[in-house]
Amino acid sequence: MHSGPTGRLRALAFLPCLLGCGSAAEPDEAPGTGADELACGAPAARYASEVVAVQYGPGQAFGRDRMPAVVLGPPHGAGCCAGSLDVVSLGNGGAITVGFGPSAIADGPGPDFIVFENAFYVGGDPDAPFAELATVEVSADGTTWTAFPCTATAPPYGTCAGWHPVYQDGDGSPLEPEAAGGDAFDLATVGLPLVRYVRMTDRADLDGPQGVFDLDAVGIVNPVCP
Ligand SMILES: [Ca+2]
Ligand SMILES: [Ca+2]
Repeated sequence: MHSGPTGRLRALAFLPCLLGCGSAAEPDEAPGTGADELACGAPAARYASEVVAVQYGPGQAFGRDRMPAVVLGPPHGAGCCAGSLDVVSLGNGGAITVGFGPSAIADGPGPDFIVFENAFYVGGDPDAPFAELATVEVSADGTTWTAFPCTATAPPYGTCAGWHPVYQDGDGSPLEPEAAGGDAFDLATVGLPLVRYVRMTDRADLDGPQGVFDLDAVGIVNPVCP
């Protein structure tokens, strides 16, 4: 979340949905927690079902009272031009690791998983993303991690998370990257066939407005039941 002129801009972007059109003012949906719902291959198992670790940074604390439910299950995007409030702020330099229970992410055709932040296009302009960046890492065992590079300080931000709007609001199965929005990642980029965990670490070199990553959800495009 934000303060200053850019924060006010974002607050204005929320306004239409505070008047009743979006998910921001609705209560969180509890993610599926039953054994059947989280069985590998079930729709609910396509989203993060556990927070393995979290370490918050300073500066922003929005959504922490709704952890971990706020980051589990499907995203609650607010479309091209507004940021969802269904998120937790990591704080500057914060990190969060999520897992998927019995499901794993495979390197299938195209993107394999999606990280949903609450980025949006300022004034609807795709060249002006309201971006809040995190470095994404993946792991098969929770011990050895491989990072998608994230060093850009101006758009396009490449394989950073936190710069594409989220269009999907609620469950959608299978996840379709273009329709769902968010930041899509392909395991082929880092040469891994299968992972079980995704870690997002806020870019500590970016702070203040557009400087702190907010996590909504993480979804699997190409799931496997190993
Ligand atoms: Ca792939
Ligand atoms: Ca930051």
